Amino acid sequence: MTDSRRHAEISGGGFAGLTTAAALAQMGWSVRLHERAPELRAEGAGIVLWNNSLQVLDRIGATPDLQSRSMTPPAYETRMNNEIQSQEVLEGIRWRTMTRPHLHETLLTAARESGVEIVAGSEVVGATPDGTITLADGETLDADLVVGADGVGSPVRDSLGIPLKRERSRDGITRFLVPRRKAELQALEPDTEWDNVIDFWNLDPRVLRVLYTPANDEELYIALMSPSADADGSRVPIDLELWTSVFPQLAPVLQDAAGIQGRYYGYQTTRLERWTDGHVALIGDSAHAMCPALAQGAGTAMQNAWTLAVAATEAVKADADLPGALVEWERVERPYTDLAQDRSQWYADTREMAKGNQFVGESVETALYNPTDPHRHEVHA
Ligand code: FAD
Ligand code: 5PR
Repeated sequence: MTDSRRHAEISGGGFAGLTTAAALAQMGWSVRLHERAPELRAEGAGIVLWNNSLQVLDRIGATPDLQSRSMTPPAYETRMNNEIQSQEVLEGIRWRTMTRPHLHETLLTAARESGVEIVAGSEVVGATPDGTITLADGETLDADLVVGADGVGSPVRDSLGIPLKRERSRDGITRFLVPRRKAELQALEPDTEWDNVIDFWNLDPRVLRVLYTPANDEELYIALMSPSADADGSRVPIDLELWTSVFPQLAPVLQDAAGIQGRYYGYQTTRLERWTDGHVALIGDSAHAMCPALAQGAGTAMQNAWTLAVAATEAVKADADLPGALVEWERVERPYTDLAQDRSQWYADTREMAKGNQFVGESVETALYNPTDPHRHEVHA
């Protein structure tokens, strides 16, 4: 093997692309990341991360940055018609809530500090299995490893023609970041612990749900769920009168949400026949978009980013066949993602989360996974 550094070209600067970029660069690769948008920013509101991705953040040195503006709420509370079903303290489970812009900024800093070359306003239109990507301006670039981290509409994936199955669920959600307004909420409902995540479900007579997630001392993430068939429930900007009539105790924060345009996302699941083709690997939503029920879309993206970087680096060090190493990577890592995907889709389709006590057994297996433990496959075999 020569001393020259191996080179990776990455399409997409979301959570998956930035994590892969930082990890590969730290493992000695030269890395260029292309982001189609004119600048690198996170779309969307809040996010929950669990042990699987928090372990990866530890390893890429991003944890101190992340901790500064994120929190672990005292409990995950579930209510049905405002009756408490469960308050899960999640003892022994590592989890954290934050805003998406904060997570994105943290990963961007880690990637930059690791020496990743980041090119904004650079659109990738396709890739080939022998390790090239083509940009919208017609330029073709060679790499030892190409990573398609370009989201659910991935042009890298589509250019390879990998068969994909897409399933849509009947519900969807509109997400907002608003000020906490804790004192106002406390005045309306003094007995409530407003630092908890509170999953407010209403199924009867109408399916309307608010997932209330404090992201830090100042910012609150709220997600408003309704079936896509419910025109008023899924309208943006939100129908303030409808939502406050069902969730009067949330009036102050619903009012803020009503001042934001918002976008309704229908839940969907995409499954690929395979995640790799020659020197190209797909990660994150390009490989496995999932329903958000278990909050594992970004988590699995980051876990796969780390394990991909390790697998590719080990193959290079051993002078082994990289495409073969990628196939093996998918074989050993994919089951944890498939599990999270299947469980999330089942929860989305059945709305069983409304019963509470949800973070047990198989539903937390992926969250508890440690992708950075070299012995992990012995433990789980
Ligand atoms: P993306 O975030 O889509 O990033 C793809 C990037 O590629 C974008 O920056 C895009 O501009 C860029 N790009 C696209 N095309 C090109 C191109 N041609 N050339 C160059 N760049 C391109 N996950 C969790 O872990 N926890 C949660 O709490 C959670 N909540 C969610 C709630 C909702 C309602 C939804 C819909 C998802 C949620 N997820 C959650 C899932 C999570 O948001 C996604 O799984 C995650 O953001 C996927 O990251 P990604 O980097 O793969 O894709
Ligand atoms: N959990 C989280 C979330 O953001 C959503 C869901 C569950 C953290 C929605 O965005 O079930 O819809 C869900």
